[in-house]
Amino acid sequence: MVNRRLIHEGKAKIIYEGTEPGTLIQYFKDDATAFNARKKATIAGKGVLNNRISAHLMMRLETIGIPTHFLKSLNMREQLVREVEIIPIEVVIRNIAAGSLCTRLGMKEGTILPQPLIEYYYKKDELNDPMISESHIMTLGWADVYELEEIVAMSYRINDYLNGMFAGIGLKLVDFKLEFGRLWGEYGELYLLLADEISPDNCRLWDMETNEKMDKDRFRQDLGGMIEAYQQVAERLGLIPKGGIIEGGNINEQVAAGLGEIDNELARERRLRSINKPKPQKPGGKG
Ligand code: AIR
Ligand code: ASP
Repeated sequence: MVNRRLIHEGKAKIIYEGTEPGTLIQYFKDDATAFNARKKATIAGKGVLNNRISAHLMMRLETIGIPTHFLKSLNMREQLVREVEIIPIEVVIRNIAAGSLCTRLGMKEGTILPQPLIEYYYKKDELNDPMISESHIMTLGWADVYELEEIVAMSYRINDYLNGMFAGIGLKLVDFKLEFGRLWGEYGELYLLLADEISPDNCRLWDMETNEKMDKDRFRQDLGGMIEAYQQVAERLGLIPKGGIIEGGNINEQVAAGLGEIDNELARERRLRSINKPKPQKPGGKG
């Protein structure tokens, strides 16, 4: 691997400088963490599966007009993405009660919500990603009213699309987390893009028939079989061959390396929709 500049190392990914200006490389690690990294493990193959699942889902979202940062997969663990200014907000959409919603409000896990619930968390590990309201976001300047409106509209649209898509492969989309980023155009106009990743690390997916958990809760709750569940998701999406890419706890490098590339052609041709906000004098620096 060539010597390239490391930009940021997170819990599940490493960000390197990209191959061209305005791009970054996302490297998907095999590390699994939960409860703000108080629980850790290395799960062979997780990075390969999440890289592929996220690439595919972002590409599918592009087909309905959601602009994403994803450009193309580079190899089994890495993808090229557009460099954006990450908005320090985690947007969570819930369709069925689970996780912190149940702990916080005493709801029964599995309760179907009468409408999708949207929540925001401030992306700050030192503070354990506290839950915040729209008023916090605007008052503290993390996003303005126009950006927030766009984020909410995109999030519901993504939820509707992914719900249907997962239903088609026998999975319920219980909840998931999104992150968005700002991209400034050549005239200083602003675009919002879906960023980060969408994978079983940040979605809850239950089997339609059995309600079996097919996501990171297998790790959080010590249910075992995490990598098998992730493989099952990738397999149902048609992203890996039947039988998977893991053999006896190790990744079958040959099969993994032979997986086709995912190229987001739409991301190059797509006409972004500007939200007409001029670039501030001093970009960045927020959050
Ligand atoms: N999430 C939130 N922060 C990090 C992640 N991965 C995702 C979880 C879950 C949803 O957001 O994976 O799908 C809601 O999480 P919770 O813990 O608030 O119930
Ligand atoms: N990824 C976060 C953490 O490490 C939260 C979670 O997914 O539970 O700790």
